[in-house]
Amino acid sequence: MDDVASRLSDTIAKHGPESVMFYVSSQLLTEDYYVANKLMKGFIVSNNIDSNSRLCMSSAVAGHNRAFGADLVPGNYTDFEACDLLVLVGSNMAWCHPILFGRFLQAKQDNPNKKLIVIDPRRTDSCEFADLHLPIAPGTDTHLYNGLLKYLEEHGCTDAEYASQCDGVESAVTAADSWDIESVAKATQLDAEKIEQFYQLVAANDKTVTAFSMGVNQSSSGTDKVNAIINSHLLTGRVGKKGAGPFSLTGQPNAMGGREVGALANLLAGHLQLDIAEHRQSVGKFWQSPQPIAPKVVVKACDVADAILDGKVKAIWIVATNPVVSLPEADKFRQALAACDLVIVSECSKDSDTLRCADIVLPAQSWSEKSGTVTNSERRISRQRSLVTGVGDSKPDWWIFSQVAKRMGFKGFDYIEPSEIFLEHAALTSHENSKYPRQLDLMAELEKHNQPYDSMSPLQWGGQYIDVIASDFQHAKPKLVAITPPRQAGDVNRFSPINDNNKTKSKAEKQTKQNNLGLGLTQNVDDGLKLRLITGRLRDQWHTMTRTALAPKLNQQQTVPTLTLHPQDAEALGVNNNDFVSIKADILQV
Ligand SMILES: Nc1nc2c(c(=O)[nH]1)N[C@H]1C(S)=C(S)[C@@H](COP(=O)(O)OP(=O)(O)OC[C@H]3O[C@@H](n4cnc5c(=O)[nH]c(N)nc54)[C@H](O)[C@@H]3O)O[C@H]1N2
Ligand SMILES: Nc1nc2c(c(=O)[nH]1)N[C@H]1C(S)=C(S)[C@@H](COP(=O)(O)OP(=O)(O)OC[C@H]3O[C@@H](n4cnc5c(=O)[nH]c(N)nc54)[C@H](O)[C@@H]3O)O[C@H]1N2
Ligand SMILES: [Mo]
Repeated sequence: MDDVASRLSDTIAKHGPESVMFYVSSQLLTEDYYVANKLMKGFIVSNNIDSNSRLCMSSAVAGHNRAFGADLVPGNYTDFEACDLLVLVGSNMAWCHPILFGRFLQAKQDNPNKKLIVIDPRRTDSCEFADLHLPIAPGTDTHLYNGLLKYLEEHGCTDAEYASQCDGVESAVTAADSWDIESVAKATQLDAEKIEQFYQLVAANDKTVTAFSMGVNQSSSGTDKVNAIINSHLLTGRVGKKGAGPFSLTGQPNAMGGREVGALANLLAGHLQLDIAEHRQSVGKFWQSPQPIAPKVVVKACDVADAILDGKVKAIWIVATNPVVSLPEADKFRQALAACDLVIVSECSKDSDTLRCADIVLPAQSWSEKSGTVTNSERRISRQRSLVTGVGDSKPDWWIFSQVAKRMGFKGFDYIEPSEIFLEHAALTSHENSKYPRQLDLMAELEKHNQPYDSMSPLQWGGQYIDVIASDFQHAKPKLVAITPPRQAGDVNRFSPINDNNKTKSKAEKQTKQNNLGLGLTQNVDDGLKLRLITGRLRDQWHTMTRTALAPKLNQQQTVPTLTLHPQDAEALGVNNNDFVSIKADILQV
């Protein structure tokens, strides 16, 4: 602990606060996340903390903020049972959210009139239960959803009263105007009849839930995809109502908690905004930070490798993530770690690819050993209690962060119990809440709930449904965003770095690019590319497999890395089932 603290302090003294980076994870508990964020933003006073949620949820965060003025999912899990139509966009729910998907399937079995539509280039297992599968060309969701907006508007599906309370209706509808079914079919490579069938079903069903995940978020047009989906719900007034709403499915157990404490480089804590000076002052005062919170976002997850190789970041602390495998351009990141003066890794597994690159390894407790809270996709905070005692010298991540902070000489980290951290986090969400209105007001929720931390039953902040119109967050109306789909279809080089030398042409394109900086990734398209590769999760593995691959049974579903090809592509390439193939993937610079 002393070594970590003194080496971090030395680095900061020599090279400034921006020479240190924390790369954290939504597999942390809210309490862990809160302390890490407080230490970096409030005391080291730099915004160099980013989370693996950058690769996962940041498009949804940016999309929600643009549409609702706040990062929130207006509905809840019962909507999956209550809806008449579930549309899955870029989501293999059967494998990745099996419990919630099971709830929908049970409801569908009880009422076979319920319909399921899957929009996914691949025919996944989720499609086995679908009434309609749209095998969309990758990256063309905004084309499809602009077409839907036009169709809904032309077929009298606008909820005039609701829409009159939203901003941007006219410009969004105008932007969608050229997207008739024929042009959508051309861009998406879908049959026109199938598109029409999809549009008709959405038009006919007020109780429509659109659930989306990585096929939407992990894209250079990810934020626009999110807003294109939300647009269709705002126009029809299908937001935050029983069985109706856009629904961002989060992946990791505590993706939502991380957002609440603001542990992305461009977020602040307690749903306050980093780019607003008064908000920064408010949080700084609350934390009694030694210096004003910095406004500048310097390094996000996808820039870390370059920042290290350029000598800007000298020390990195990686917690509960395995970026040597999971980051875009992972090999470059591995090289960067080799060149970095100080690499600290907090891990709960005995071995991981990233752990092998560390100078200092801190043994952390895992979910079953530590205690705290997590928030799920429907804004529900659950207490997670330890089941077993921590192995060996392992400690909870919040404790490790607090110890390091104290040894760096910072005040405000004397936590003994996770409950103290939770209450501080809750107090921050309520701090000056009437001055800077936010739906996330945990003190008010706790008062209603009236239960002590240890025996707290699950608590859904904002109530079952959030009325995004009545709530008036940040004094703004809900907004439809005018979407300009990418000029060329396809954006599947999902993990290519931003190339600012891009010869971006029109103003609209520039806007599209700017709109999508949420993910920090950009799209590169080359018409000459023979195959566009996309990734999907494995049913029986969790991410980089540090934990799940230890169970022999889980390695049986898929024993080798597998490339799935369309039969026509396979035939054209002369590839047969179970052949070994070698792939050379280029990251294209357009
Ligand atoms: N078994 C298992 N479950 C998991 C995880 C795991 O590792 N294993 N991880 C968890 C995490 S962190 C996450 S984020 C979630 C992810 O949950 P999902 O998002 O359901 O997971 P993916 O398999 O990445 O599915 C993305 C789908 O998007 C499709 N897709 C790709 N490009 C496009 C596109 O341009 N448009 C459309 N419409 N679709 C596209 C892909 O073919 C793929 O089927 O899963 C969570 N659950
Ligand atoms: N090609 C490609 N890359 C992707 C994606 C993709 O679809 N395709 N998806 C992206 C997405 S959505 C995600 S979420 C990321 C996931 O990427 P990672 O976060 O790298 O995935 P994990 O394998 O879950 O790594 C988590 C590590 O943290 C450790 N850990 C778990 N709990 C704790 C804890 O409480 N404390 C500490 N200190 N350690 C802990 C585990 O042992 C594990 O080694 O991958 C991203 N990368
Ligand atoms: Mo994720």
